[in-house]
Amino acid sequence: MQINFYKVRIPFLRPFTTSFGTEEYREALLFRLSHDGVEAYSEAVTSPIPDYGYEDNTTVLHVIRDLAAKHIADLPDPSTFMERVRGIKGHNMGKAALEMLLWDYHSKASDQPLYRYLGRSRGYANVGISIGMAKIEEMLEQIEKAVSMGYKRIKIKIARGREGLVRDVRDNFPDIPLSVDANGDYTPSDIPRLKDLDRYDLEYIEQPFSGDDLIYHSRLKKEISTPLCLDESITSADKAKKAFEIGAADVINIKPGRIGGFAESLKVAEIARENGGHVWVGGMLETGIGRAFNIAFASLDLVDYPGDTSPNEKYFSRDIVRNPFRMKNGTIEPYHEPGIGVRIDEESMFRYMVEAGVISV
Ligand code: OSB
Ligand code: MG
Repeated sequence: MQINFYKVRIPFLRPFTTSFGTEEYREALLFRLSHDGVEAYSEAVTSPIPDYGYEDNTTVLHVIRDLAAKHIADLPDPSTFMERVRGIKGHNMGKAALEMLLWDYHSKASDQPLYRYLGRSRGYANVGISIGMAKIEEMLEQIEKAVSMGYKRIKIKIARGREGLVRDVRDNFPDIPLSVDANGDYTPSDIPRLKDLDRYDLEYIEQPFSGDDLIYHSRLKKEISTPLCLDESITSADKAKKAFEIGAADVINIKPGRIGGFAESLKVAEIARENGGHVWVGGMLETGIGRAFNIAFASLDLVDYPGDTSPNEKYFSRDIVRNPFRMKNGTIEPYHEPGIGVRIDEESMFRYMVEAGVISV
């Protein structure tokens, strides 16, 4: 059997700026498995540099090609695969790309859409938007448009010292459900600054401290009234359990890539529910392939908050799929076709391709 990989580089409609930098394009590693008439796909959530986490497209390719790919030769179920790669420490994003390839394969082999194969789904995802830092006029314009499109929650990126953005957004939109995401830019000495955000009636503050941390988030949570959401810090069900145990989080942003796949992400969602927490599905600016996984997951009953799964048109003038998602009243339905349900736009994929290769397993 063989796995094909493709690296595509697709320009964004507008650059996306977080506290760790600006991205002008999505450089995605895509995987394809073909067996017995079934074609499965997946996408690693990494980018060319290790800025969000320590993994990047190069480490993912190493982990998959040199270590993990051989463990999917007999097409095991996703949990069995994860058990087999337990000896490879970390590298969740690399492992998840294969784990999710197996979810797509098995749901297609059993002729079911992924969202049904996964468990109880409400049949649609509630959708919010993540807006990068930019000139305030530009951000206000984007928010205006997002509100009129029916988005259910607006999240803006912030960074230490850029809290004025939150004030300006709130002044202009006093009633919208609003959150902020710092991508770990603050340190514990900034607690007074973060306490100041309490006045803006935010749904939550996402990842104020570094991805390594739980302890200081727990300290902060005792001092502010705004709920805390963790993204980078939650890399496993075990971490989620610890976060609730020490009172470090109210909400978790689930990105199946960061957590090591769908099986572990389902556990995270269950742990949040058992602890009275909330979850939503985030994004990593994925192409239509990764997006289809996220939207299938976001449609599950276990996911109770709107996430960052905008329709394809927010990011790209032309994606690599022929059936981009459409948002209606702030909701998106997962595809009803078997598996992730995307139809690849081959022409577009070849136009954006910068590298391709074969992994024999
Ligand atoms: O922290 O949620 C994040 C994008 C890249 C890296 C990290 C994050 C994000 C986003 C965008 O917020 C979510 C999306 O629209 O896909
Ligand atoms: Mg985040």
